[in-house]
Amino acid sequence: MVVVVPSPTAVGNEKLRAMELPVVDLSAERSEVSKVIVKACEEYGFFKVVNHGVPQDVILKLEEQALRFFSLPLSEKQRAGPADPLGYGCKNIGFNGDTGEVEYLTLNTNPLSIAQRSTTISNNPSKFSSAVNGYVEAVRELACELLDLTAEGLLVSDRSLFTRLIRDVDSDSILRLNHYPPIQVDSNDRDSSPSSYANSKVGFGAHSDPQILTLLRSNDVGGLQISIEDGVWIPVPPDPTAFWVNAMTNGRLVSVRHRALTYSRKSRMSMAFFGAPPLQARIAAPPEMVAPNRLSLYRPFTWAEYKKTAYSLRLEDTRLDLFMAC
Ligand code: GA4
Repeated sequence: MVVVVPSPTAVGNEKLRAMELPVVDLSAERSEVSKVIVKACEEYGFFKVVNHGVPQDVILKLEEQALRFFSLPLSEKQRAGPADPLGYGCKNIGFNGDTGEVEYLTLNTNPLSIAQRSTTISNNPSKFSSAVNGYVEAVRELACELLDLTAEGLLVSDRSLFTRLIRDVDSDSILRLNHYPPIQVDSNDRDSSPSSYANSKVGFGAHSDPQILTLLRSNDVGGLQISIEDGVWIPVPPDPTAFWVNAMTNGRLVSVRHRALTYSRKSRMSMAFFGAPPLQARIAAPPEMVAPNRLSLYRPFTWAEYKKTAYSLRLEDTRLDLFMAC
């Protein structure tokens, strides 16, 4: 297991540089892995997973299908839209005026829903759904493994407490394929290297994910940044062989704020699996996270309530505060 502790140097906006972020090696000893996950989630709400067991061909199959879709003419892609929030979307994010340099395809992870939507996405719908289903099954297993390890690290006695929510047939988990276009550069423009961020644009604005856990994989093009301190953005180096995870409980584990910029001459493709409970599931801190001197910070709520609130706000807005216990 490699745990890289960040250097204390401040990473200011003017001097962006890659910072060393926590790495979780799933081939290491289980009790050690669970401790590292909890530490990473407490300190960053974000970590990289290596030796994750998701087969490379499963990833590449979906990547190929996604690229095939995004290279279609706009009018054909629009057959799978507009994003409601599922389906194809271009530049518009959510329903309250957020925009970005991105096009995307959001799918419910239920195989029936995938099969139905595939007919508007590909002229070989069964090939498309098989690529999506194969990927979803593999990353769901990885998400469950990480959640079991988190429960172990938190000493939650009901080890499958989090996992059950995602394994439920009615789970509201989603898969999102994001395609960030390359930046347009003038052939005389010399200042377009990623290090200068001279021509960068916001692909996906700052936000935190509302779901239990996100597994993000991208091609070899950078753009993702996380913020652990207000106003300080840390670039996350691309690694197509790994997954980035952001996961949360009773204020102990936090969901990291992140954004995606576009600054490369190559397009960036990312695939995010968002593990979510069924709509009617009641969310509350596990009993082990609550004590007389550490009361529950939030009132219990259903995922449907939380999701509805998220969609009534802008990307930047904080929403968990609205669920504070009085
Ligand atoms: C962020 C995480 C997922 O991509 C997503 C996003 C959703 C959307 O793009 O439709 C949201 C955003 C995400 C958080 C706040 C709301 C909802 C856009 C937005 C303004 C699909 C999700 O579940 O929440």
